[in-house]
Amino acid sequence: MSTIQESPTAAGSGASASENFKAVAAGLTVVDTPPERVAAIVTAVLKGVHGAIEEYDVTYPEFQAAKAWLMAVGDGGEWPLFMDVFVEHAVEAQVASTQHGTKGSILGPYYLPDQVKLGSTCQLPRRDDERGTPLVLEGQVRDIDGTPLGGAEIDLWQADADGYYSGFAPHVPDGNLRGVVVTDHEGRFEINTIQPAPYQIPHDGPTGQLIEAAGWHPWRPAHLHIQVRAEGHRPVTTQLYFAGGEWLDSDVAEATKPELVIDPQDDGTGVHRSSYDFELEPQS
Ligand code: MBD
Ligand code: FE
Repeated sequence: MSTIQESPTAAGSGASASENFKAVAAGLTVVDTPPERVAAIVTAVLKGVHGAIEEYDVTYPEFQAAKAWLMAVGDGGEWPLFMDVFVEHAVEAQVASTQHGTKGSILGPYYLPDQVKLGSTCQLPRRDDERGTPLVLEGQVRDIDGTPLGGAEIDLWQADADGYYSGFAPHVPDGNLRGVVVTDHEGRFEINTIQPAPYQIPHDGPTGQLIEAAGWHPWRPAHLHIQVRAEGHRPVTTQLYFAGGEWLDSDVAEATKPELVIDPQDDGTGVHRSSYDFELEPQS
């Protein structure tokens, strides 16, 4: 039996990402931003737009094309994708400025809560015929004072060897390459998975059209998404990247940091291994 390799369409993955985000947003705390702050921020955003129009002498046809494009982003469900690729890194940088311990990175549009819980030494759920270089990530979760954090949760999600995420590509089974790993009493973990491929923004939708029209490229370097949580500690949302990987220096989402690059080595059996420790600060 051969595996059907349907590429997800932009509209398909966009619709899933929008649906997922709406579910997440429904559970978010209400933001009670005072009117002065709303006015100040929106005025600054609009000033930026007005400034670009003036600087580049934007024409009516360009203005109408921009409106049509904005509508297409919404119709295609691509706002979560667009916002997380082009805007989230700036928000994350603000958060990072007050965060100690492991460096954070953006969450992105493909996090799904409530995945299967796994023991400290485990394999992420995968297909029987999952392709890709075997990858082992081991390490320890600690408080920034060095105390090991047993029972911490390492919530991990990643693309497969073709760059597709479960939940956002029809041919990948639900829960594939996603799991919540619970550390042992010494805060240690050893996760067996496969090397993810770089991720390409879908090019058949409005976000892809913009990238093409601007002459940019649509790639993110290969990465593992990780959120580490431990009782009494500030959670860290981050990503790990791979030394020497393509697009590492030109991530379309501008979400790489040198501290987040691992360099797995072949252990002699074709398995690539890397160690990475996570450090969480106490919840304030
Ligand atoms: C991804 O996999 C991702 O990590 C981000 C930030 C945006 C789109 C797809
Ligand atoms: Fe990703």
